[in-house]
Formats: sequence, structure tokens, C-alpha cells
Amino acid sequence: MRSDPHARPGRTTTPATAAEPLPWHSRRLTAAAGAVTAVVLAAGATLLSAAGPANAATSLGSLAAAQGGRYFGTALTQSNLSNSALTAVANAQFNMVTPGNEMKWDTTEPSNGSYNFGPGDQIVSYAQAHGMKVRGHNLVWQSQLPSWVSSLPSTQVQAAMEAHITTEVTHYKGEVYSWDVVNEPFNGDGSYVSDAFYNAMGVGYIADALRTAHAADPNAKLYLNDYNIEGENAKSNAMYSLAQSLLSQGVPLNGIGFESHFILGQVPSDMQANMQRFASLGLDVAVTELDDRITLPATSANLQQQATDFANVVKDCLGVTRCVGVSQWGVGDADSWVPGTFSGQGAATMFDQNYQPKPAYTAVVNALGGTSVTPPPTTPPSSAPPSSAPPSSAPPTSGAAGTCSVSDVVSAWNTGLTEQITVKNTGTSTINGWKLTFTLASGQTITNAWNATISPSSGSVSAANLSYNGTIAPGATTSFGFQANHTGNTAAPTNFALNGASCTSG
Ligand code: G2I
Repeated sequence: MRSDPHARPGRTTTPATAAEPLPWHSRRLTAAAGAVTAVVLAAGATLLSAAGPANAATSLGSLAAAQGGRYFGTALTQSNLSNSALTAVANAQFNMVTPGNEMKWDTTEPSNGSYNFGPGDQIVSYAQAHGMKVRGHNLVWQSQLPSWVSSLPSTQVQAAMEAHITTEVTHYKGEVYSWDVVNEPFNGDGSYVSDAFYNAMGVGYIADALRTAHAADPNAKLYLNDYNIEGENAKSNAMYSLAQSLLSQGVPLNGIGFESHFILGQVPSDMQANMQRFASLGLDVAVTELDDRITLPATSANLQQQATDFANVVKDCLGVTRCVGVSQWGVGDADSWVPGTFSGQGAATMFDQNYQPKPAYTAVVNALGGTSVTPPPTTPPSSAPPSSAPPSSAPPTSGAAGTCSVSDVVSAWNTGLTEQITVKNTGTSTINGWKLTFTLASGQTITNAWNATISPSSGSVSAANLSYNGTIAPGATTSFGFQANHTGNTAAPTNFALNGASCTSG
């Protein structure tokens, strides 16, 4: 692979200073009104405690989905799947997966005509089991290309490329949302990389690759993907000219991937405008491999700048109607390619070495529709019913036994967890105003909640409805959730009772 992928001119940004607003860990997050279907988060997060670093509870994927059906993704490798701390965050946060290496040519066709889809299949199965879609990455690239391809006589390269594309795209037909059909075709000056494909076929290899992929899976979105094309420069101009040319020839090109491997403080200020010019051609655009590398050790000012950078990228995407989503390259700093490639640099993702959210995570949540509110409240919002007693409007029958069932889903990582609780009214009367009491496992302390006001933060707690979700019709459900710190016990709560009556589980 190339030794220096990703230096670029920077966005004009003001370095973070001591005059910045309150640090991220003392802010309260309130999710904006989102999609009604979003289970993890719909509206109205209420903070109980401002303490602790893990108070930014929400799902990036759900927030992105509420922003016009966008996604928020991550790269995952095969070895990532056995790291439970990593997968807890991946499952809780992301709804799109890009295989980090498992669909590349050196894995999928290590020798001519001999295919190996096992590693890629594992990623696809994992994604499907967790409700995530898959970006196929990638079909044609000069890197991670087995030597048998570059050793072929040039007269045989086209057939090898077409066979590879047809076989791989057919294998994953219907299972991937999109393909990076050609990856990183340009040099920094906008000239074409002189790889086996270009040398054998000239620039026509790109159209041929796209047509071959389209024939194998007409429903997959077909992308060209590259780095250092996020701002307007010689390389992005070359990509733009190529896209125009391909579209004018009727070549099946659906989108452009902007890898977005940034250097701290150097997100181009014209990124949105640059993505928009591609979108205006009728193409989708996506941020495909976002990270933002810092010279180590990272200072708190660095992390604040990184938060600004990440938020700017997300806002740039949201500003372009055809920007379909954002993917980070790796779940956390421990999984990033950066330290292994750029000596002395790292801390490039939204989650630290222990998968705790960094300021960039909170900034992205906010950019996706959350708001920061300070200071945290000392009393429940006036719109919520009092937490000390059932609301007076609750009918007496709602206290009868057997009128509720409760299901819950826990996603835990090393020191934190999120819990999603769904309450069903199994009775015959409408519930108007509810309070669900339950017992938290020992060592768990709630730091943040959504769709309910919860107090106290540990032990026996009460979750009360907010102004908009107090009514549960017979047979209907309502959901709320919280994030908590734990000291090792990640068990689900027990002793659920709704308005004083025990609930069954289910
Ligand atoms: O370089 C960062 C990314 C730039 N855009 C295209 C992406 O596909 C690329 O991903 C990285 C992977 O994250 C690395 O994991 O691509 C690298 C190779 O170009 C990957 O590194 C390779 C190592 O170089 C190999 O030594 C190693 O055998 O990963 C291989 C599998 O672990």
C-alpha cells in the first residue's frame, strides 16, 4: 500500500481553548424528536447524573436513521467479532458494517480461480444477526492484491478482473447494500494509479468493473471510493471528471465514497460543497472510513478539536441530501489502523482504548440531533408526573395485578451498559400515566435516561413517563432506556411493577 495516504490542506478551524463551553462530561444530552420507529431512542432524554465519562447514551445508528434514513457505520474485522467489549459498542451504536479486510482480493481470491468467502461471510452473518447492513469493500484495488494478478500477462487481466467481480458480487448478491467497486484509483495529482488494471486496460477498466458488478447484482449501489477527495483539489477534480464521464456514457455508477482519513484540525472547510457537487450529478455520496488522527499523547484540547472535526464531518453529510451515511474506520482507538501506519499518532476514533466514548462521540450525537443542556436539572421536568406517586389520572384498575409485561435488552461493555425496556399493557383498560418500579443490579448507577425520568440512580428506582408517552392503550407498548455504569454485574433489573402491580416478563 501507499506509504502516505492521507495528508491534506486543512479546514480553517480555531483550536480549542480554555474558553470552550463546559467539558463534554458535564453536559446533559437530550435527543431530538426522531423517527417513531427508532427503538433505542425516539425523543426526550433526561439526565439523572452529570457524573462519569459514559453519559452520552444513545445510538448513532438510530439518530442517523432519524435524519432522513441515513446510517452510521463502522469497519469490523474478523478478529473484532470475538472482542466482547468491542462488539457491545458496535451493537449498541452502529447500523452499517464495512468489512475491514475480509472482502478484499487477497482474501477472497488468493490464487487464480480459488475463492475464499469464509471471512467475509462471517462479517455478513454478524451484521445480519445484529440488524446492520453491509458496505462491500472492495472489488478492484491495487493494494491487498495478490501477486498472481499483477504477474498476469496484460492480455489476461481483464478476464481475471471480470471473473473476480462476477464471482464475488454474485456470492454476496442481495446481502450487501453497496460495493466499493474501484478503490483509490487516483494519485494525489489526479493522475491514475498505474496498477495492473490501468496498465492493462487504461481508464476503461473502471467502466468495465462497474458494468460487470451491475450485471451480477443490479440492486447493489456501486461506488468509487478514495481518500483526499473530501475537499476540492486536483484529486477530487479528477474524480469529478471521471464521474461525469462515466454517467454520460451510461455506466452504472451510483455513488462516491469519501474515505475521510483526517489529520486533527484539517477537515476541509469546503467538504460539504465538494460532496454536493457530486450529489448534483445525481450520485449518492457517503463518508466511508472516517477517522481523525492525533499526535500522541492526546491532550484534552486535542480531543475537543477532534470533537469539532467529527461534528463538522457529520454536519457536512447532513447538509447534503444525497449523503446517505457516515462510517468510522474501526470501532475504537484500539482497533484503528492509524498507530500501525503513522508512528506516534493515534486516538483517531470516537471511542477510547477501553471503548469509552470520547468528546467526539458526544459532538456527533449532538450533530445528529441531540442538544446539550447545562446545568443538569435538580428536579424532574415539570411536564413529567411526580415520581413519588402514581399520577392522579391513572385509573384505579391500572394497579391490578397482571396488567403488564416487561421485556428488556442489555448491551454491556467493560464498565458501562445500555438497557432498553419495553412495557406492554396486557390489561383491558388504557393506562394514563405510568410509573415502572424496578431494582437495579448491585453496582449499577444510571447516568442517563431517555423516554422516562428515572430516580434515584441506583437500587430500587422508579421510571415515570414523560409528557408525550404517558398513555398506553390495551395491548400497546412503550419503550424507554438508560445508560449505567457498572462494577462487573451487568444483570438486567428485577422486580418490575407498573403503577404498583407486578409485571410478568415477556
Ligand atoms: O489504510 C486504511 C484504509 C484506507 N482505505 C482503504 C481501506 O481498505 C484501508 O484499510 C486498511 C485496513 O484497515 C488495514 O487493516 O487497509 C490496510 C491495507 O491496505 C490494512 O492493513 C493490512 C496490513 O497492511 C497487513 O499487513 C495485514 O496483513 O491488514 C492486513 C490484515 O490484517
